[in-house]
Amino acid sequence: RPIGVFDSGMGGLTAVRELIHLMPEEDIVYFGDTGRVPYGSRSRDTIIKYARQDVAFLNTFDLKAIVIACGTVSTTALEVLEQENPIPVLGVVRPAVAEAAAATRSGKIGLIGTQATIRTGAYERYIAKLLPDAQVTARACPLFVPLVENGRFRPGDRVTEMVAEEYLTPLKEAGVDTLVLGCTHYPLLSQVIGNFMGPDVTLINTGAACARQVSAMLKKRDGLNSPDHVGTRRYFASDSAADFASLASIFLGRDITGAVEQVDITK
Ligand code: DGN
Repeated sequence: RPIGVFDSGMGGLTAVRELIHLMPEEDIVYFGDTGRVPYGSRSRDTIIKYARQDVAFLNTFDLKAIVIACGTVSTTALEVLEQENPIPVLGVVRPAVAEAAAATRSGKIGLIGTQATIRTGAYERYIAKLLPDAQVTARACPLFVPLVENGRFRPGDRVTEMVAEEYLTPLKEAGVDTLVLGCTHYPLLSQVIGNFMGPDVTLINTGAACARQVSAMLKKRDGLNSPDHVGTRRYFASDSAADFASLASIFLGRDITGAVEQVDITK
């Protein structure tokens, strides 16, 4: 049985990349809602409605687990999706916070994400549970997603570096020693963000943290495929399959032309 992974668009592929790296024997079905991206600027009700439809599509496959590889959906709809599905549903918040709590020395933790993610306060609530004395400085960075999707994530890109400076200055001034990259797209900006924040700040890649938790959970339940199995991957998108495939390599680090299908999940 495959692991179902979904995101508002392409960004969740950063988590798939880690899943493949950790568990090459697992079958994966990915759905990216590229026809309706971005979720990050939408209301809670709309995000929950879209997330339910995304999961209903994934559930047409007989899944062993559902991974919400999207910061916005994980912070807004995890509890709803957990209640409605009999199989394990994993989001990015808890694993990322666990890694941040283990990494911080000063208890000063920075958080960046989409507007919807920051608005929910979900990260702060969970950080407070693990580290009641932590001081969290949170900042929405809405321009990061379109910059990444336009390929402008490399160090030396003047516009991206200027935007990063503006968004990250308050976090630097707050003296955070750990920064949670609370959005699927941000791992691609790790170098730009790392250069600005400096070498003493630990960056937490939420997709990778989530993938590690999925792997640990499956191991514990004896749910992993046999190591001889060669994992298959199917990718679905709600907008053009060709556009998805051409942008996918940025996130996934591999070419998936021919493995992408377009679907209408609202029918
Ligand atoms: N995947 C979204 C997230 O991680 O919050 C980013 C894209 C979006 O919907 N804005």
